[in-house]
Amino acid sequence: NLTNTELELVNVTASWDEGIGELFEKIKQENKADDPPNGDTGLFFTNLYVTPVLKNIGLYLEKGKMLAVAGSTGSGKSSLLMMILGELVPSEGKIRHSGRISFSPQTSWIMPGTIRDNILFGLAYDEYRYTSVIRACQLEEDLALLPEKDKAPLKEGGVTLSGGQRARIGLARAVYKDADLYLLDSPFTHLDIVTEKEIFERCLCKLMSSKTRVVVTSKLDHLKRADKVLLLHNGMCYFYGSFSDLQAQRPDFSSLLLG
Ligand code: DUT
Repeated sequence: NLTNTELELVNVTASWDEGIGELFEKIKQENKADDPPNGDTGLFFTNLYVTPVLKNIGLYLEKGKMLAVAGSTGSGKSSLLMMILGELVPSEGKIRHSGRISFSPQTSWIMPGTIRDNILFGLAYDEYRYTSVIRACQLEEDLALLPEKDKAPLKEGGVTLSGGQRARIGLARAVYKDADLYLLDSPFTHLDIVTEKEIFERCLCKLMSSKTRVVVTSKLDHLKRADKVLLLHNGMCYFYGSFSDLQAQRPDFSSLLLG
């Protein structure tokens, strides 16, 4: 029942090279039929079995709540978002969500056009919505410094932008879009601590307060404010629950966030 739940994952396991794994499995089965029973071919293919990038992950997120996904580098945080998006198909388990997703990738893609074009990304301009997003993403000052303001042209790849400007444009684009579920992959990369704090408060907590949000972040302050925390370690769920339960059940958890 998804009436109050926006996102649900039930015992989900996935591998990036699942396709290759299945192919090898098929070849192995075919070879077994023809080969002498000494099993050399079978062993060879067995060694190529892939390890899952996400193992047995379960979670649910109610409408309007924020889930923080934390874990060291390579623990599977981006892969989890890709899986919710449907880019990574689980080999086991179930994923349910009610539809419209807005996704901001770890590195946002800049298309040739103005800054405004890059935020609207094909959607209609709504002045109130646009201005709120620009403010919440701390882009107002950056735009004020440009003679052409948000009509400043950008080249493909965003070479004229700083890493932090690019990250904030990517976030603004994802937030401007109306969706049921927002997936934000490390939206604070390249931002200084003060800007990060401001954007977390103004955008993720205030402007998006009624939105269902999955945010990849390992910052302690963010985990504290999130409704739910998922801490991944080597693709496995090290912890899932509230921040206070995290402190109680996994007092050593911060060692996992340093990587
Ligand atoms: N991986 C792939 N293909 C992809 C993405 C990831 O094979 O398209 C692998 C690389 C890594 C594992 O999945 O071994 C987990 O990577 P992911 O990017 O999901 O980890 P992360 O927790 O998001 O790492 P980081 O914090 O460095 O972004």
